[in-house]
Amino acid sequence: MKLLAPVLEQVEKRNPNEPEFHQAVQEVLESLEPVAERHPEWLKAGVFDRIVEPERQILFRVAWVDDQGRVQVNRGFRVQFNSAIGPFKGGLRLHPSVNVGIIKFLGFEQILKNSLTGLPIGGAKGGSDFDPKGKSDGEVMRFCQAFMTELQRHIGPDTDVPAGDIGVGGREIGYLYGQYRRIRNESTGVLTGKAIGWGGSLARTEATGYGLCYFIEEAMKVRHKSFRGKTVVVSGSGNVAIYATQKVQHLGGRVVALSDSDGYVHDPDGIDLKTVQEIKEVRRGRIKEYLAVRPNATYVPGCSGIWSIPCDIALPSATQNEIDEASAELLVKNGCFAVGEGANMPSTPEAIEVFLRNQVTYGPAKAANAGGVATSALEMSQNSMRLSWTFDEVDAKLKDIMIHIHSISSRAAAEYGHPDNLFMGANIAGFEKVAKAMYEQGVG
Ligand code: NDP
Ligand code: 2IT
Repeated sequence: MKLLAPVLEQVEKRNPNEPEFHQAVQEVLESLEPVAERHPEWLKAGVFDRIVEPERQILFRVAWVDDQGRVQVNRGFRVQFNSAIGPFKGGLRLHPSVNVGIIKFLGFEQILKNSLTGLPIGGAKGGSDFDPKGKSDGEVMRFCQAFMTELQRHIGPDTDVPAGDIGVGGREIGYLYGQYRRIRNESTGVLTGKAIGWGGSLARTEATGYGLCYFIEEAMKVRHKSFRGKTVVVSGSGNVAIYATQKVQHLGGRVVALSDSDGYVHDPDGIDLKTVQEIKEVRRGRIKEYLAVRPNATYVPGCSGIWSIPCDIALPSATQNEIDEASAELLVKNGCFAVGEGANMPSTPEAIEVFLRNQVTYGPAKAANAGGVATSALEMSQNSMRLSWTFDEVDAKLKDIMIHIHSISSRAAAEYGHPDNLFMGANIAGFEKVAKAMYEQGVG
C-alpha cells in the first residue's frame, strides 16, 4: 500500500486499542489502492480520509433494574458511520465483548455492504456490552427500554434505522420498538426485523442465511459446482446459521455440524434442524442439548475444532475472527472448495490469504451476508408504502439482489485485473458508489 498508507496510519493513531477496526480498515484500503491510483480527484477531495471517520459516534449509559432489584449499568453505542447514499442502517449487537472498536469495525463494513445491495442505505452499527444470556424476559425488556430511552433521540425512519445482530432478534426488536413508539408517539419503520403483525417483512428472519446460500450458489456456478450432494459445515446456531442450514437443505446439501460459543455438534447423518430450532429459538438452550434427541451425534467443547470436520463448503456464521490461518489450512487440506461468510469478518487476514492462494471460492462477508440488510431495506420500502409483499415476492427480490451483488463484485474484480477475487471486487464495487456520492456532495 502506498497512496493509502497514510490513511491507515492515521486510523491506527487516532483509534488506539481497536484492533478489529484496524483490521477491517486495512483489508479494505489494501483492495482500494488501485482505485486511488485511478481516481486522483477522490484522493484530493479527501474521500478516503473521510470514509474511515464516523460521521457521529454516540456513547451512553444504560441503567436498568434486575430481578433482584439491583441497579445494573451497561454502556450503549451507536456509530453512525456514513450517510452519503441513504439513512444510517445497521444492526444492534448485545454481547459482553462489545466495545467501541468492535462497533466501529462493524459500522465500517456496513457502509460498503449496504452500498453493494444497490439500495439507498448508509452504514451504522450499535449495541451494548449487556449479556442477554441467563437474563429473564423482564430483565431483557427493562434493558431494551432503558437503551431505547436514550437511542430514540438519535434515530428515525429517515435518519437511522437499527435492526438485529448477535443477541438481538424478534423479542428484543419488539421491546425496542414498543419503547420508541411510546416515547415518540409515532408508528414508523424506525427499526427492521419487526414482527409481521406490526410492520415486519416476510422473509426478513430467513434473509441473511438464505441470501448467503444464494450468493455462494451463484459464485460456485462459475466452477460448475453447487450445493447439491455436498457436505457443509456451518458455525453458530443463531439466526444466520439456522436459516443458512435450512437453505442448504433446500438446495440438496447436507449440513453436518453447528456450534455455539461453548462447543459444536457433529451429526454425520445431517443436522436435524427442527431439533436445533426447538433448542435455540424456543428454549434458548445450548447446542449440546442436541445429543439428547440425536444420540448418534457427537459434541466437542470449544469452537475452533469445528473446522477440522471434513467438508466441501464452509459457512462461518458465528462471529469475527473465528477462522484463523491454521483452521483455513485444515479446511483446504480436507477438500473444502468454497467458503461463504455469514458472520461479519469471520476469517483473519491470514485465513483469507490461504483461501485466495488455494483458489477456494471465497464469498466475503460484506457481499455474502448482505441479504439480511437488503431485506431490511425492503422492509423499509414496505413501511413507507404502507403495504406488504408476500414471502415469495420478498424472497425473489432477495435472490435477485444476491445475484446482482455477485455480478458487480466479479465485474469490479475483473476490471481491476483480479478476476475471481470477490474479496477485492466487493470492496471496490461497494466503495465506488459511496465515494462517488461523497465526491458529488462536497467536503463535509
Ligand atoms: P445470534 O445471536 O442469533 O447467533 C449468534 C451465534 O454465534 C450463536 O450461536 C452464538 O453462540 C455464536 N457466537 C456469538 N458470539 C460468539 C463468540 N464470541 N464465539 C463463538 N460463538 C459465538 O446472531 P446472528 O446469527 O444474527 O449473527 C451471527 C453473525 O452473523 C454475526 O457475525 C453477525 O454480525 C452476522 N450477521 C447477522 C445478520 C443478521 O441479519 N442477523 C446479517 C449479517 C451478518 P452463543 O449462543 O453461545 O453466544
Ligand atoms: O450485519 C448486518 O448486516 C446485520 N446485522 C443486519 C443489519 C440490518 O440493518 O438489517
